[in-house]
Amino acid sequence: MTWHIVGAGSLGSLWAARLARNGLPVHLLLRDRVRLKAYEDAGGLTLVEQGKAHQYPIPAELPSHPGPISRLLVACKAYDAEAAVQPLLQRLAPGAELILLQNGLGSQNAVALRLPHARCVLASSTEGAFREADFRVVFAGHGFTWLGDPLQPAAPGWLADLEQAGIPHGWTPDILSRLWRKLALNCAINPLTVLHDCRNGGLAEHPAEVGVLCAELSELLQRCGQPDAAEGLHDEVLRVIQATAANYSSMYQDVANGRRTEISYLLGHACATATRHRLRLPHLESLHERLKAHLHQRGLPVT
Ligand code: NAD
Ligand code: KPL
Repeated sequence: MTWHIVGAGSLGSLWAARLARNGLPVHLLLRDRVRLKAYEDAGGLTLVEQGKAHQYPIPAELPSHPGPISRLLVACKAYDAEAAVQPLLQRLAPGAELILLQNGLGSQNAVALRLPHARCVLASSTEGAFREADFRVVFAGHGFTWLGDPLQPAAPGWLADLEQAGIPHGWTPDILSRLWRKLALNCAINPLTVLHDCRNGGLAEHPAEVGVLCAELSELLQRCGQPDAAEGLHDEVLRVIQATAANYSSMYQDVANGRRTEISYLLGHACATATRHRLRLPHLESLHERLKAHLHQRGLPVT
């Protein structure tokens, strides 16, 4: 069965290249004729691994192309996911399955609401990749992708394709817990690196601020039915700060490069969930406001 992939950016290309080079059929779905022409001119997707570049001439098409889609990997940013899936709805075959590779929370539900008859598998990835140029992606950090379906615990047969492609992955009945845990880690680290203009390691100089955010995030996780995601959160945040001390967080890099952040699906989602549960989290709310003001000042979207 063909893997259709919408979002041929960093992670989408990383998946596409590994699936295609291991003999699995892949089709890229590009946004419009301009992108399709640019892709055809480039001659395919290039993946750079350990300094070596390989090009993969994976077929690409427009969303309006005829033909059913049975398996769709959605690898756009969280704020683009719903709009990217919209023009593909009429192509989805009965029983189609989607894999939603977005960080944070909120976008997955928005997509799933449009697709009451399709299966939506959620993913949480720690793999690292970045775009060096259009259709040229660097594999920057080995990691792991957790997959799961909160509505249906049985693992899908296509995990064998990921095995064949050498994509490190695991199936979990608790994908929401994994997504909440990563969201909490990202909320405790990423906005502070932006506001203090520092690498992750720089947060070691702000232990009280990190501590109070972890306490509020743990309270939120407990309140919204994710106690496992709260377990040992502060210790893990401190471990990640130390282990990634020399790195700039993904949000820091987005802001530094003038790119839109996924704030609404991280801090925004955390604060909205707290409000829904009538929970006051003053430090988290203040962090959200300070981050929005910072983005606004730089002409970046605050959602
Ligand atoms: P990216 O910006 O590199 O790629 C997204 C791609 O989607 C872009 O090529 C964009 O043109 C395309 N796109 C957007 N709207 C589209 C549309 N309507 N039709 C077709 N294509 C469309 O993003 P990324 O870094 O691969 O991130 C994807 C998700 O994975 C994000 O939620 C991110 O937080 C998460 N993530 C990324 C990494 C990483 O290392 N890059 C690691 C872990 C998680
Ligand atoms: O995932 C991250 C990011 O930068 O987005 C880490 C390294 C965990 C920091 O939150």
